[in-house]
Amino acid sequence: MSRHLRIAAAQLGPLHRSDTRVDATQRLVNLLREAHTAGAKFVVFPELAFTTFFPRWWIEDQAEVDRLYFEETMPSAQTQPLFDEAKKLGIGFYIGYAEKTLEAGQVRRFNTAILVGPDGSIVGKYRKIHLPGHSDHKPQAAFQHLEKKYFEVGDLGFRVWKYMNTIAGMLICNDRRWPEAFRVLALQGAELVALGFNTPSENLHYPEPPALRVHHHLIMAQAMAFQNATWLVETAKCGFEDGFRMFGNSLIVAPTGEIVAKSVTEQDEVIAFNCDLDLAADLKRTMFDFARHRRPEHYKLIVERTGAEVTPANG
Ligand code: ING
Repeated sequence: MSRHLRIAAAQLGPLHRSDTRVDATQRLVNLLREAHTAGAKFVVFPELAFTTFFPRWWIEDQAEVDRLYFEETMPSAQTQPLFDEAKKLGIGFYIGYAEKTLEAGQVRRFNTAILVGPDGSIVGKYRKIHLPGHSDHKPQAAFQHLEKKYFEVGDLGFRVWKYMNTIAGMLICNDRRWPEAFRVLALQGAELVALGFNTPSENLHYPEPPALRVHHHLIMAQAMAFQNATWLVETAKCGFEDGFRMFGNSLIVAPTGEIVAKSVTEQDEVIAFNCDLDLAADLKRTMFDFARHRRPEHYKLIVERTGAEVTPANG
């Protein structure tokens, strides 16, 4: 009898600057209840799920940024209702938030996600490693993407945890553009990867067709799930936030690379699927038997070289 876990992606529509953490938490609780009605035991919420995607704004006053957008404790009084409801319903969840913490006397700020067990305990934490965008003010741009300004590069690495009868890993948004991130999780035995995202529909650097951005999102998710033989749940925060659009397309992808569920709106929406956690067994035993097929002795450049350099074999 194979192991099953009914999983939901709980997509969140727009959070405007005028929305409070209390507003967001209430919507997250409603999504949790809807996921419960669908029989879900594990729910994946988006990246930065309690506030608007504030890296789109240049804000000089760090105290203002901290007050409006960073969490000094998780949960806090405003976010506690989500944890209470999940524990009451016996549901585990992944959720992303902006983490402000004091470590060795230093204030640190990360784009963070946590894995919370059905008993309400925090099982694991991940701090986003691939930070996209820029740290300087681009006043000419239609919007900013200041993750490199507001967050530090995550310092916890890519790890997996024993979780709800499976091995779960976490990533956040831009991580899905870097195959190395998934492979490090798969090399640790990941069977399930949870990833929240906030992805603008527009490209701030050049006019890129919005449909092309969604195309990239879809092919990356299918490829990463298949090439690492893992279940992959990607959950959007989306819609027009203060007029700035982000796309939805929350997904549940099987280890075969097939999209088994996809959201169809840019609003609050729950998608769910009864995931067979042993579906990857044949793949891991044959095509993606890493131990038998991988040749790390030929992969050195992946670790040794950061940027591309032209080094042709014929000089
Ligand atoms: N958002 C976007 C993402 O990687 C981005 C930023 C979009 C970078 C498209 C490059 C190209 O999906 C976050 N929050 O990482």
